[in-house]
Amino acid sequence: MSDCLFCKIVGKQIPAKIIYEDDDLIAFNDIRPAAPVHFLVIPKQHIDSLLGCTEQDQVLLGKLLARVPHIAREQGLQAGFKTAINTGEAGGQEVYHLHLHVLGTPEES
Ligand code: DGP
Repeated sequence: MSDCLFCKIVGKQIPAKIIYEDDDLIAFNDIRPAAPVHFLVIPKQHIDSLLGCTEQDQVLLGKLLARVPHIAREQGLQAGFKTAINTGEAGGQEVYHLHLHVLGTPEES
């Protein structure tokens, strides 16, 4: 989607602090962090919202969720973290490209 902010991050048309990338997913730091570590994990494929998902998306959604602990550990969140997916207007969604928020505080080393 040419006018989607997160598609532009996927396409490297606008900058973001990318912390993970593979063929299907990309993770980058949230521009308005609500915790010491706050990043977003998104599918590269444009999906507006969880409201638009169907069984056809289950492999991609499963991959997204299964990658989270790996990325979180790399960001120092070995002890755990919070996750959220804001969905639709009533769910407070601002950016209409499906994204999972991951928030936490790194363990002291
Ligand atoms: P929401 O749609 O409510 O789940 O939140 C969208 C999040 O996206 C919000 O926490 C701020 C973040 N965000 C918005 N614009 C940008 C941007 O241009 N770059 C980055 N890295 N994050 C953004």
